[in-house]
Amino acid sequence: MADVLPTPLIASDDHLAHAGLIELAAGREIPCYESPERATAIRQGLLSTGDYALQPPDAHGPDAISAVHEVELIDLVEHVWTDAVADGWDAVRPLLPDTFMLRSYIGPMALAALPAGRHLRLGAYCFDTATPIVAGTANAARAAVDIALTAADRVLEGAPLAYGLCRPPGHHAGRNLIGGYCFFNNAAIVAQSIIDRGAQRVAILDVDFHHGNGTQQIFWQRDDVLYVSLHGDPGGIYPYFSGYAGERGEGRGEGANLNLPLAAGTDGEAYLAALNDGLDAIARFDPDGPLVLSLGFDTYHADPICNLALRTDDYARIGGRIGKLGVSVVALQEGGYAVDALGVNAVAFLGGLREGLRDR
Ligand code: Q9C
Ligand code: ZN
Repeated sequence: MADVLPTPLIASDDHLAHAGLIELAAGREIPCYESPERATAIRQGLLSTGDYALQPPDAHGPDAISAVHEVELIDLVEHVWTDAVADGWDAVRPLLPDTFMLRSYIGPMALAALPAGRHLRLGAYCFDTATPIVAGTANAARAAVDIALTAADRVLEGAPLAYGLCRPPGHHAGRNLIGGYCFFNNAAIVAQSIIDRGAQRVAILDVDFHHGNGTQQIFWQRDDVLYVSLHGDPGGIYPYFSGYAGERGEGRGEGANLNLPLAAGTDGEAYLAALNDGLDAIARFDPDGPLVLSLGFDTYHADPICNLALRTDDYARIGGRIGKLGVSVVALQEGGYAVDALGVNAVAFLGGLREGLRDR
């Protein structure tokens, strides 16, 4: 292909009303890093190049979400805010759980009920204090799924690459679990949807700084979806409980999960070495559907909550290497909190991907 067509950039404004204001970190209220300004910065950066065609998402309805998440989780996300407000919740205060239904809470007990008010059940479905819920959350979470599915549509229609500017992100959300700023697992929903549209094998590559515990969990026992993740070593990094190299999947899924934990300070060269291992695994898996890319820029050296050391030009190389796999890519936004650098980093990464894919 001599010329590269504009890359579909699927985005909407529905995320703007999902603004958490605060999260709890080590017992302290801090401003929520996962802000609407993140998406604005990426969108402006990409559009300023002229290489992207901004398109709204198409509504896909609830089926693709319920193919991945439990109905009770979907019901919680949809109604937790209105239940809280009906119970007198101060509508400017973001909702966070104040109890957590841990495995060690339950022990051997067969518990009899959950409270009817979904805000009182929240801690049965949420694993952290970093996931504030506000009035606009459910709508934004649904829109993020539609954005992701629309990006997948464009690739299945023949585009080599489409980018979904998903906000909220998704990779920490499990079958029946929210957390880590995530409500619905956009990447998992897209992978499942590609399978449901006829692919036999789909690979998810997760380059967000954090381990995608939700994605790993959803496909843990599956051999039709390969999950490969590069992330900060969970021995010192959120979400702490998963992302270790020994986690390889189970049953039919054994070997279809690959974690590549990275030491603090990992730079572009070391990152690319680990990425090569991940890409080799994907090539061996031989996907017959597009690659689903969980794309975070929180690996950036100046990210305020992370500890890798990637630079803007590293993203171009990383994107280029992924493009050279020769598989079309549905790229979906996950994290990245250095707002001032998100635009240039997105341009570098997706620009590298566009070039890498050009001569595939
Ligand atoms: N002190 C995503 O990047 N806070 N989620 C960790 C550690 C939660 C990140 C605080 C980070 C969630 C999509
Ligand atoms: Zn992250």
